[in-house]
Amino acid sequence: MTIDHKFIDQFVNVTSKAAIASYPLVGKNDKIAADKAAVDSMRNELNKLDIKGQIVIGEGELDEAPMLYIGEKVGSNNGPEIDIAVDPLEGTNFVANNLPGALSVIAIAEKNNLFNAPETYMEKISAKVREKGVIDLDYSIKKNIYNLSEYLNKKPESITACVMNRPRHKNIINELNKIKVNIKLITDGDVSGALFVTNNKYNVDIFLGIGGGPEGVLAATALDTFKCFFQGRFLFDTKEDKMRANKMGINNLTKKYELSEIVKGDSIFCATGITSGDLVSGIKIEKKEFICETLVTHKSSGLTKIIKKYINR
Ligand code: VTB
Repeated sequence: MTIDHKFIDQFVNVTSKAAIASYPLVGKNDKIAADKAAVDSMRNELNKLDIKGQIVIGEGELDEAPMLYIGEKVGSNNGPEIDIAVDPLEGTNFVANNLPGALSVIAIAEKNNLFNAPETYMEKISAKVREKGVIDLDYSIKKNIYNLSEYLNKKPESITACVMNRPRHKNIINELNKIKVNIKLITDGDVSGALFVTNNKYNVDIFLGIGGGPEGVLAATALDTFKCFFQGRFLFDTKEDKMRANKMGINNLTKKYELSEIVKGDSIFCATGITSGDLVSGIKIEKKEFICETLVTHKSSGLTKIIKKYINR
């Protein structure tokens, strides 16, 4: 089964509207209001679609998120059964502080084909490699870089690795420095980070590090269509995290997930820019219209494209 092409435009519309909704909050130093605006809009738009949708990755569980919580049903209930992962505002700091790279993101797959990810951290790795065994979460940094360097036919010192700037990545950064790899340090936004490997124009060969689990699943969906490599391992630190994981049916808490276990079958991924970043431009206003740029992937048709949409103000 595949997801009908007609849904591409509908989901581009969903993330575009959410991006427009949070746009007035750019630079207003209010992460919560910016997130709420995107969430409210996204939910409203999803409910207009002819789908039997269920949120599998959202704003948290029912007790902590009134909207777009994990398990929430969305859509008119007439149409295909689909799993939906949302990050209505990826990069709340970016919007709050008017910094580049804020996105509104959604990923969909047919029912039971998208991993139901708890809100914990995930160790992640991505690169433009399809074969297994070149890079791996279980290899040392050195082995990953040396293997990749051979695979890409590039010297290790010509490799660029994207890493989020966090104290928890001190060891990764030290190891990369030792072998003189170029590092692209990002402050937030590891959905973009993981996707920088998809195209040479971003000049990133490998993405490494620990970020949000939901963001990992979202990025994996796009990476699948781009035929890139991704692995993720959830990190369950607290007792609550472990209990929640068990409740979601995850029994092996240290399992390394391959991309094919995170997303199966057909999928659509949409990421609309709120503030301009490397992947897409942010919202622009021209006369009576908002101009929205969305990075879109659709697995079954092999579509990977930036779509511009004009929406009346
Ligand atoms: C990442 C990143 C997000 O949070 O998931 C990160 O994609 C998680 O790490 O954009 P920290 O808790 O250390 O911030 C963000 O940076 C912000 O939601």
